[in-house]
Order: sequence, then structure tokens, then C-alpha cells
Amino acid sequence: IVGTATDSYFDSYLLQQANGANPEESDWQPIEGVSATPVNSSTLRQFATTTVADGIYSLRLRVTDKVGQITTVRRTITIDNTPPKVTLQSPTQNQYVNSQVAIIGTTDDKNFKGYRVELGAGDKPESWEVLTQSATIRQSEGLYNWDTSGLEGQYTLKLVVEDFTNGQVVVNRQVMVDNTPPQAQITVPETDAIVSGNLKIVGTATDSYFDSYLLQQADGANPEEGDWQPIEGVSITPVNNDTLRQFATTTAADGIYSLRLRVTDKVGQITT
Ligand SMILES: [Ca+2]
Ligand SMILES: [Ca+2]
Repeated sequence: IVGTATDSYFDSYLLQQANGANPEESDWQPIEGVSATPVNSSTLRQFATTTVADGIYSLRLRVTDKVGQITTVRRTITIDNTPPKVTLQSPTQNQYVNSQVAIIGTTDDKNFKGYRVELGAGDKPESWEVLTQSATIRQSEGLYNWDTSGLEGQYTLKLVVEDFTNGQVVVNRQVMVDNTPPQAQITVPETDAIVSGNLKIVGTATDSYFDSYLLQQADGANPEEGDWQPIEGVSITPVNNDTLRQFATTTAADGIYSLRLRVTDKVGQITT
């Protein structure tokens, strides 16, 4: 606490603090005792604000001269030793995302200044782009609606929250952006092929962020959705122009059949 306590015939000064903006006379407490040395635009006291609860306080400086005249000056201050509350709920760490992504979280403080959301490429970005900034407190709600169009690969989101005393609280979050649907292709058999015996089904089921593929068959040329039956189960290994399945055609009656390949990526995009 910096100030001036002087007089040509200086006697002493006293610095006091009290709860609230309008304390009663009896509420004032000295910060240390009475000082007998004048101070001119210099440190009057050190006040350890962590020894009191956060809130509004009054400060009062009383300077007395030898004849007993007293000059008083007052200040109101807000003490805030509590850092902002920050939670980034969504997206989660290493989550796969695409198209529109709702960034959801909590940014709160009694003396809230604001938050901003930034974006950088890779897991340790060298530069950041500010997506949004706001002075509005958020409680488990949307911070920003992020449009990932045109982006692909790993990115880092940074949520920065500030109050008026504690600097910045930062949360970093790595996400994988995948706006490319999987590749799904059946090359053998060709459409309307006539086949027999043990049929090798050849094709491609790939994606940069591949999850799985499923090969299905059904009776007839235009099966209902409920008619599709898997040929074996789900495969979690991508196939690039190679055997997807072996289909023992002798286990089915002669006739027309449909085949369907469904490839899913990590973000849940499906190509059929
Ligand atoms: Ca605070
Ligand atoms: Ca993909």
C-alpha cells in the first residue's frame, strides 16, 4: 500500500482495514501498529491479502500532527485470491470430431474478466488463432460453435480464462479432425456377376482414421434394410484392394443376391 503521510510537525500515521464498503467505526482493524516515521509517495504497509477472505474491503489512512490534527483518506478495494473456475467438458482429449463442433465448458469467477478460445495446428502449436472471446460467464454451456470445414488432422484447442487479479487459467485440449468419409469399394465380384463355389470378395475399406468395416449380403436385388446379414463379423483392420471376405456361395440357394460394404471411421462417418 503506497501513499503519503507527512506534516511539517508530523506525529504518526495509522493504516486500517475493515470488511465491506461502509464499515462501522468499531470495525476498523490496524494493519500493523502506529508508525512514527513520515512517508512520502512510498510504501506505507505490506498487506497479506491471503490472510483474509475474498471480498470487498475498506482501507483507511489516518495521519496525526503534533498539535493533534488528523487527516483521513479512504479507499475501497476488492480482494480476490481465487483463480477462475475452468472446465472444458467437450470435446474430450483426443476426441475425433468433424463439421460443427460444440465447445462446451464452464468459465466462472466472482471477478470475471473474460474467456477466449484459441486454435492451433498439431499438439504443440507454434501459433494460435483466436476463435472467439467473450466477457460472459458460462456454466456447462456452449463456449463456441467451431466449424472444422476444410481442416484435417490433429489440432489443439486452448481455453483461456481471466479474472481481474489472478492472471490466466489455461486448459489445452488435443482433438483429431476428420472431415473425409471412408473409402468403400467392392471390385470383385463386379455388378451382376455370376459366381459359384468359394467366392473371394475383393475391395477397399480404408480411412486416415479407420475404425471398422462390415460386409453384408441379402436376398434379391433390392433388399429391405432388415434383410442384410453379415458375412462374418466386423473387421477392424483396413483393406486396400485386397480380400475383404471369403463367401461360401454353396451355403446359399442359387439366385440373385446383393452385397453391401460399410466402412466406418473414428468420427463415425460411414461410406456404403
Ligand atoms: Ca477470482
Ligand atoms: Ca475419415
